[in-house]
Amino acid sequence: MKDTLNVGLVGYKFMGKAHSNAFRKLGMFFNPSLKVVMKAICGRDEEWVKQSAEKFGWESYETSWEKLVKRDDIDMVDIAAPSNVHKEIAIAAAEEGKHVFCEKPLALNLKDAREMLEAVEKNKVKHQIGFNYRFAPAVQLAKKLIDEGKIGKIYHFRALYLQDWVMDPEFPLVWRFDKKIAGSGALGDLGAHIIDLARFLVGEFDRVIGINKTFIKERPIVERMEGLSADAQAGAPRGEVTVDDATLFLAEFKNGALGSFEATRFANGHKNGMSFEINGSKGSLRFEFERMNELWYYSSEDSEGVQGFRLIQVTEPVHPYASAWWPAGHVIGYEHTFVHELYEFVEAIAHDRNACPDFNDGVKCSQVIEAVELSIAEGQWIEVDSL
Ligand code: SOE
Repeated sequence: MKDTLNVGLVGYKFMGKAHSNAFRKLGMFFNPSLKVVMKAICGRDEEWVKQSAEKFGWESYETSWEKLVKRDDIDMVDIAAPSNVHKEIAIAAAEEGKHVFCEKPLALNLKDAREMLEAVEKNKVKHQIGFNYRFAPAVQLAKKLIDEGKIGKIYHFRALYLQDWVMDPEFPLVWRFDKKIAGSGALGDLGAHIIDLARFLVGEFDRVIGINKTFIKERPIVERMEGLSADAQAGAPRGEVTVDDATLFLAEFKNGALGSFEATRFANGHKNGMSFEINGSKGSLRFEFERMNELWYYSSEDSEGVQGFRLIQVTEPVHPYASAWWPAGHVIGYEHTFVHELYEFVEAIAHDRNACPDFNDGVKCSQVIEAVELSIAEGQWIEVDSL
């Protein structure tokens, strides 16, 4: 049996860098069952992809993903490119027998997401979607406490995903404002994460109803984009924003719990403010991503007089993933969530088991997104399973 896994990565910008960093760290901090080889990185701009290959540590580069997925020396294709190319690459890679990891949201819409799922299942390759926040140790601990019944029956899930990086009306029309490339705006980009966390921690959605808004309807045409920053020339012509700047929605889960969700790029002062609180019959849990090494836990079973939210520093060797890193109290950050998710994917491939979260989870998330969009269009509650 092969003891290596040769990876081909599509994308060299924000996510491409996050994934490259994760592949480099994997072997250093974890003991993956397969040795990960960073075979090739792919991107359209030859100069840029060549530089990225050297800087991030890839053995080679390609400027055509069609070529990358056909290479005999590639076992797994990792898609960290904008959402409009996910489907084509994932299906082609699966047809070539490659395992596929794909960034969120899985596709531009539910129909495409389902086609992607069908392709990976038909070709019997492993598949995983990049819901990286599941892999924060504190989120994994929250899941463990919920599964152990520590907070009892869940009544409420309350989640926010707040950013402010596009608030300036002069911020250019980057691809994330284009429905044809991004699928949707705040809902698909930010909402997808909290929808996934809700499914992970609480359960399946029953019905949803939402509202949304595009506050700035036209923006200057972009000249250059890197990471989340971009420039446009002074006086540049303007183009239309075709996605939501903010989406808020209410939900009822199949287990009877109620949820409220807010995904916005117009929350001034909030940079990556993802947070949630869960209230159950025996206690509550609270998490804020920008303090990702902490989890707040309230137990109504604590003795009278000492009850109160307690702060757990999720850095002890007993905590999920923590022992792979540093001694207790030596905190970890955003990039570590990518190491954890890719480690799990490598293990799923090595041990021939289903990865988690996989394309099924991607489809379920797209189903909720589309149900929210439909509820907004029709101004009424939508049963998620009707889609
Ligand atoms: C930009 O809004 C972004 O990078 C998202 O695309 C990511 O999924 C999220 O984790 C951080 O913000």
